[in-house]
Amino acid sequence: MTLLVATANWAADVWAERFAAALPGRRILVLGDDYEPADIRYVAAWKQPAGALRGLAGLKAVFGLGAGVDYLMEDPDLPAGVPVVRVIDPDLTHRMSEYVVLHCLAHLRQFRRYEAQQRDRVWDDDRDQPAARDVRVGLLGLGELGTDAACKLAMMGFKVAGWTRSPRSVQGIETFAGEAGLTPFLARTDILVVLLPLTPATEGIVDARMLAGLARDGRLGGPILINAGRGRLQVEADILAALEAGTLKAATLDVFQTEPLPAGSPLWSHPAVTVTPHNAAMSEPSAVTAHVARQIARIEAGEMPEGLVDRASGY
Ligand code: NDP
Ligand code: OXD
Repeated sequence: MTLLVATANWAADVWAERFAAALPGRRILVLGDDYEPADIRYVAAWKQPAGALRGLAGLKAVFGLGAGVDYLMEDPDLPAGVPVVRVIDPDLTHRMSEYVVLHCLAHLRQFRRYEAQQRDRVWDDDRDQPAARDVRVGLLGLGELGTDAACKLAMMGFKVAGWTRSPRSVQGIETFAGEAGLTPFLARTDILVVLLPLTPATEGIVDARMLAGLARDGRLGGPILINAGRGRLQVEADILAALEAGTLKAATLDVFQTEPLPAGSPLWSHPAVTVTPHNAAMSEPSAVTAHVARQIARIEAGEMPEGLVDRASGY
């Protein structure tokens, strides 16, 4: 069995080493090695370069090295009919929940304001502070990541709701689904957390119309956006315009339409924008290679892998 590690921007040699440890006795290759494409049985990919999947006629499965697989779905060389498997792993899930809870709390507790006050040696103790129970968080997407983050936010006391494609029920979380559920979901949301996959149905969904639909009567002085899903879910020009117009109070963005975020982007220096470099939930190589090894064992035992992507919906 031969597994090819196909990544252009993560250290392929580190991943290959971890795969060798997780899959003893198997042949592990990286792009650039000398191999016959038809001999490859499994690919483990993250943003593979163009052509990396070409001619892989003997493939049994393709593994994404993260939770989102948009870069695989958009690859014209992805062989038809081959199972695509994504990461579902507690390590990744917990990292994402840390990010979401951290940034919801940072907005609730005005972290940027006090950072500026310290820099300017200002002692202004605001005595009119809302509690978590006064703030309505809405998650776009209640999948593996959204559900865990939602439950942890609810535990902190926030009023939490989620929006999904198909109706869901999660204890302690208000749920909305589909086109009809979107307007009431937005209207009750002070902090919008985006944890959707990038698909043809979700590209550009966080636009002027969506931002204008958020609650205006909340305790934070205006709606807040946190996007830890994918950059192409958002229209950055609309986010900037909404910040200027006051339709949006602040944004925390981990993902961008173009990554790395270009040096000239006004988002870098906007006083109401927090930028993180697409690492809300990094894929930890030991955890992810162990997940892939478990799924290969399942496939070879004739079982369904966990994290199988529905190629029709794209996630
Ligand atoms: P899941 O596939 O488990 O969940 C996706 C959720 O989005 C589901 O609730 C699904 O609805 C909902 N959804 C999908 N399409 C639509 C739609 N058209 N309308 C409404 N709801 C929709 O994904 P994960 O939770 O595991 O991950 C979410 C995304 O987070 C990943 O795809 C990836 O892009 C991103 N991510 C970002 C990271 C980072 O570091 N910034 C790290 C890891 C992931 P339903 O329940 O009805 O299917
Ligand atoms: C992922 C990511 O999809 O890190 O896992 O973005």
